[in-house]
Amino acid sequence: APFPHLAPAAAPGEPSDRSFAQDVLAGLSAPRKHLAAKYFYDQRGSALFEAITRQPEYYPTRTELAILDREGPAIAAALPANAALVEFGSGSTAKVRRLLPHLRGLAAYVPVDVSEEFLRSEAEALVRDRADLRVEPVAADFTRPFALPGDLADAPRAGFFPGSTIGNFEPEAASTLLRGFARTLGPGAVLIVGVDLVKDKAVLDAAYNDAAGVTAAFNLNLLARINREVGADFDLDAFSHAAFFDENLGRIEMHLVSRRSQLVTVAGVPFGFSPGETIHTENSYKYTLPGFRALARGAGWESKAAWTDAAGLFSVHALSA
Ligand code: AVJ
Repeated sequence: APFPHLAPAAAPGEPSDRSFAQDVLAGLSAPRKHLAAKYFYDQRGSALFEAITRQPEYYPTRTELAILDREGPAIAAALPANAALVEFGSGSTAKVRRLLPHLRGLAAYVPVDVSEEFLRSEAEALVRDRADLRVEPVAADFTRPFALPGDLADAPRAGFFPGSTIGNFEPEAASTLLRGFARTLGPGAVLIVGVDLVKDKAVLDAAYNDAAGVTAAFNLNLLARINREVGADFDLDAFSHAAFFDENLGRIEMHLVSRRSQLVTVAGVPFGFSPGETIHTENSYKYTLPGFRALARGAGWESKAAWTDAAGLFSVHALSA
C-alpha cells in the first residue's frame, strides 16, 4: 500500500458513528444544549466551510494565507532543516503548499486527520504535484496521543497547526492540546500555529454573519447531519443562526435558536425546545499576541517569533519546545 499508516475507514455503525450519536444525545440532554463544533465537517459541511473562506466578511483564511506567502522565508528559517513536518488536522493541503516552496529540504510531510478518505485523496494529489516529497499521512484524532511513523525518529520535528483551529478549544483544552503536540513532536521541535486575533466586535460579528448566509447554512447543516446520521426530525426552518463576539470571554459563540416551542425526536428520544432556546454549536476564541504567548508558555512552548498582517487581524506564531 502506498500509505501504510492509513487505517481502513470505519464502516457505518462502528465506534466513530456511535460516539457521534452519543455526543449528540448527551449535548441535547444538558441544561444548556450544546453540540461539538468538530461535527460540522461532514462532506457538505466541509464544502460550506470552504465557501465561508471565500466570503468578503470572513477575513481569517485569506489573511493567514497572505501572511504565509509574505513571511514564507522567515517561517522556513525558523524550522529545522530536513525536518519531518507534521500537520495537525490537515484537511486540504492548501496551506502547507504555500510553505513547501520555502522549506530547505524536508524528511517527510506527515498530514494527520481523522477523515481518512480526504486524507488519502489530498496525499495522492500532493504526491502527483511533488514527486520528490515523501508524504506519510496518518489517520488519527490529533487531540489524542498518536505515534509518528517510526522511521522518522531521527528527523528533527516541526509541527504545523494553521487556521486558528486552536480557537475552537477552551483555553484549558488548548493548553492541553499544545502540551500533547510537544509530547508527540519531542524536545527541540518547532511549532507553527495560526491564531486569530482579538479585534473590533463589529468586524468579528460580520465575519460570522456573512450577508450571503453561508455561515448560517454551515451552522444549520449540523441539524441536517443529525437527521441523517443519528436519525432525527429537526425542522431546519424552525431554527435560526446566531453568532456574536463576547468581549468578556474573548470568543465568538455560534448558536442555533429555536424559533418556536417545539419537540424534536433524536434517536427515539424526545427533546423539548422553548421559543428562543439555543443549541450552542461553536466557540471560536480570539487571542492577543501576549495572550497567546502566555497560553503557549504555560504548555511548555517558548515564543520564537510571531507574524501578523498590516491590519493586525491574524497571527502566525513560531514556538519552540
Ligand atoms: C475553522 C474553527 C477556524 O472559528 O473561524 C468559521 C470555523 N465557524 N465560521 C472559525 C468557522 C464559523 C473556523 N475555524
